[in-house]
Amino acid sequence: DEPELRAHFEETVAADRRVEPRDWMPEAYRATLVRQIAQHAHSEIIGMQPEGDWITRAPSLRRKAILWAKVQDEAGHGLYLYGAAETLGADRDDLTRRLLEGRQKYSSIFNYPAATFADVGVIGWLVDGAAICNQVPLCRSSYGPYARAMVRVCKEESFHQRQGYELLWTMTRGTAAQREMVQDAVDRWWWPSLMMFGPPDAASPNSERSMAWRVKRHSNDELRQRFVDMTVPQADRLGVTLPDPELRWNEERGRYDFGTPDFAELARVIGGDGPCNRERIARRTAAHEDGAWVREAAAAHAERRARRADG
Ligand code: FAQ
Repeated sequence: DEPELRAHFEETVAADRRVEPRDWMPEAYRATLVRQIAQHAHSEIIGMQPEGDWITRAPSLRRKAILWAKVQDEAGHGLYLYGAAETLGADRDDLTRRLLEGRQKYSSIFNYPAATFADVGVIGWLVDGAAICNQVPLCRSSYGPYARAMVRVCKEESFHQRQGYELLWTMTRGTAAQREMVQDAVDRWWWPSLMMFGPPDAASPNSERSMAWRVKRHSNDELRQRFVDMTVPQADRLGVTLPDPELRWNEERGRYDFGTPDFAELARVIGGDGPCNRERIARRTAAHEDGAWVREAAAAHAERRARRADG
């Protein structure tokens, strides 16, 4: 009966054991996981667009091969994540429909344009760097299929981050024009990267419950701080300036102090009014429509095989 099942669920979470698809779980826990995992999956798929634009324009075969591999990994991450959402009873067609109709979100960061090839490096360094900071703790998330998907995703994200850093390392040791391109890209992506961690803790309606259920392991502000602490020394090594006049080492805290991101901008971008929101959704919609024949053919094939197996 329910009180017993609920007690078992609470105990599993408190003991840091994993909740599995066959286990009883409160409906609100299921709903919050579907929400977060679906948003995460949508982010990976929409996230293919800014860098995908550069595959045909990469400056060498080596850079093209690296970028192609990275963007394909993102498609793979989307698929594992949709798979994890399906273990909760979600239907993938339904999740896609919700995304296209603007009823489910994807990360704000992918609504900014990748203007030059230096942006490819900065996306790898900062955006994948932020994703790693956020996702490594999710490997210990209380829901088993999500936590396990994160292990592989994080390994691939570290390759993505390294390729970005290496690209920037090469460019900053190139010409003055290349160094300027890198600095310009850093100036444009720094604040949006900090916004990836979400609203400040005091304005984060989901955090408290998600942390109590150990779906999230740290607060938005804690992860944002970790990202800054990790990134500043890397920026120094690269020789780029982070565009924050308030950024300085705080001896007492043993952490960096930094300025406040423009959270009104974050709210605008989440609300659909960022620089590329319309373009991203239009392209995702077109890709979905163009792929209809593949889904129909796969369904017809599966049905024919099932019929043959019956007979
Ligand atoms: N953008 O109460 P909270 C990647 C929404 S990395 C859009 O704090 P929560 C890799 C939030 O959903 C990017 N929406 O929410 C890659 C909520 O709305 P709702 C994906 C945002 O869930 C790299 C409302 O605001 N990573 O894809 C954002 O506790 C390069 C209130 O916020 C993940 O999804 C935002 N930045 O914390 C791919 C990681 N921030 O749902 C390609 C997993 C907040 O109530 C290229 N997700 N919102 O309608 C998480 O860790 C959490 O969901 C947070 C938000 C931290 C994002």
